[in-house]
Amino acid sequence: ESAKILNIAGFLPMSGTTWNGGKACLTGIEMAFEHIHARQDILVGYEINFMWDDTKCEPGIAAYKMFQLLNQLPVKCLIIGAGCSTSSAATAQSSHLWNLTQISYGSSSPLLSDRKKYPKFFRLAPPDTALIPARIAILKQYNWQRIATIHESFEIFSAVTEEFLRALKLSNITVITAEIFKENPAIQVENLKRHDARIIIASSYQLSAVKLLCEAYRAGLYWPKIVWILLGWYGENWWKKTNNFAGINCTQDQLNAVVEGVIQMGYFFRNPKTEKGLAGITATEFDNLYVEKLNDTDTWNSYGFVGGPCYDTAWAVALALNTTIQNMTDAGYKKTLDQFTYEDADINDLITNAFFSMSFIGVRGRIMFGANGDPIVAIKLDQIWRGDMATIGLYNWTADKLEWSNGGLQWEGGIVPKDSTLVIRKI
Ligand code: ABU
Repeated sequence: ESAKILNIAGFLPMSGTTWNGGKACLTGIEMAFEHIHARQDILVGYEINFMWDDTKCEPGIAAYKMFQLLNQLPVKCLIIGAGCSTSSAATAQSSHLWNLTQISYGSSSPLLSDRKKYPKFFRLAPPDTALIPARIAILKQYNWQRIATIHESFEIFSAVTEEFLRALKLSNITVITAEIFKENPAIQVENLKRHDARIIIASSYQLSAVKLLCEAYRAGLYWPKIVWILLGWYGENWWKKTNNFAGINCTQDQLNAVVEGVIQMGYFFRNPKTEKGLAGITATEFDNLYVEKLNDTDTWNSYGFVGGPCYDTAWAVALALNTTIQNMTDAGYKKTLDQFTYEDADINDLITNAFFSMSFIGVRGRIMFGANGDPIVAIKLDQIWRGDMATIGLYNWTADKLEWSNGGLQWEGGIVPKDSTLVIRKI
């Protein structure tokens, strides 16, 4: 008997200049489906047909591509994507009207946690607001009471900054300036300098972080007196010129100098524990297979991190569909999951519930979802030191404190930088 086909739609940012981790992600997804098809204990008698399109990280294009893909046969039973939060928002606010559950491998905007607006949406990336307690903990630990923020002008970053500013106020930490940039951060970097900002928390896409730090280099706003704290969802070597840095006029030596000491906060893309997950491989074994299949150093340097979450997303999808097939049989359904139609709200509920009830070890560590479809994750701290990025700690949610590893944060000459020393006089 031939396999029953489960058609899945996918949305990936394969091009565009904002965030184009699509190729790195697709490789992870394809690898997972190959591994799943080779197994005899999951989706037996079924085959996944993954039909994807390029969103270019543009919400309008993402919405258009979704309408196009869903209006064409065959009927899809689930959506993977998108990568960029704007594209996920543009698709997930209506995909549920087709009775489709949607799961993103990477979108991190806090706005996507809104269950009323995105009722069937799940994701493997936590919202960046999950970093706020860890940010406050590091500021408190080093008694940094006067800090600055800067973010790129996208809703994904302004929503996080807004909540961060509220948390800073509650913690009695003064924000000496909160800058926003769009294309060219030169003026905003000058402002940071004028305000004597020493501890700067920045939120931006990774290419914009290179642009920002290139300006910081020109302004002399870097290590060892200045501490930059950036987002953690950047590539392994995001500041290295093997990436396409069109229009960024800093040499590699200048970029190496300005990233020294940079702290990044984010979640684990690879399980720090050596344990075999549901797929029967460890994170290191995954990477060996992944690097070979990707066969592209530039993509690895800039977006290789997303391969693990994308592999895990595909496994989560397979598990959800497998559970649904079982639940449909147990409930005495006459039709099978390959016969799903966009009117099947009950089957869609079974798929959604299967996501809520799953818990497994993926390449990234344990995968499980909270009540709003967001993942439950640990927050880690990385630091670039002597040219390499290393994980040097994690945030303990229960104890509300940072736990250091690998020697913790490094400071030049062991001297912790001070926050702003500019005295503000009342007149
Ligand atoms: N968090 C990485 C993908 C970018 C985004 O959420 O727009």
